[in-house]
Amino acid sequence: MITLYDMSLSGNCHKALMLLSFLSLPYQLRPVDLAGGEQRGAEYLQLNPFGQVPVLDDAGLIIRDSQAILVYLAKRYGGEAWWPDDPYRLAQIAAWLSTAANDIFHGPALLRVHHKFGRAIDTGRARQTADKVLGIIESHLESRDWLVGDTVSIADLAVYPYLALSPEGGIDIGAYPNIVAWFQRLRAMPGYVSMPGMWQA
Ligand SMILES: N[C@@H](CCC(=O)N[C@@H](CS)C(=O)NCC(=O)O)C(=O)O
Repeated sequence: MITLYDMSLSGNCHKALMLLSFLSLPYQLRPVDLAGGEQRGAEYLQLNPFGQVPVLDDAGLIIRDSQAILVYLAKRYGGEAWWPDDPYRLAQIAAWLSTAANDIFHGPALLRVHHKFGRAIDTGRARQTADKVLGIIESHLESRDWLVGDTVSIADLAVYPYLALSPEGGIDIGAYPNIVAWFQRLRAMPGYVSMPGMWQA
């Protein structure tokens, strides 16, 4: 059985939830009490020494980090559709996973944490990072339906949640029509699941 250590307001957890759902995999959720500090307790640190969600437990195999969980599920259960064989395509997917963990985390995701949860951040810097990455993705999607190739991939799932949640960080995502059209394509897929706070048309 697959268990996802989860927090309902986490965009990182949402990446894993979307792929579990698209793949129709049975799973159970194990909510982690982040507000109460459960992630810093000895028991949880055994699962993830970084003290963060999500963590996936697949019959005793423990995987931390949302990008790593996407890679694992895609390769283990997704077949060629979710884990292509082509090295160039895989490299392009890896580049977007890196963008999700770096630019998107330091831009839209941090702005949301600041506005929604009150964390002190360098807002000017986060805003600059957000504007830059949103501009790059908007241009990238000018001539494409998906981030890599002509079908959905885990690149889309890694990038999507914190862009769809970015209005909670004070970003006017409606100013990026190609990104909004890409939201709609992803949302039209069978098995799509949403989460609280996501941009609504
Ligand atoms: N790179 C990690 C980041 C995970 C992360 O930042 N998780 C947040 C919730 S979205 C968390 O667990 N925060 C708890 C804390 O830092 O105490 C991933 O992609 O999974």
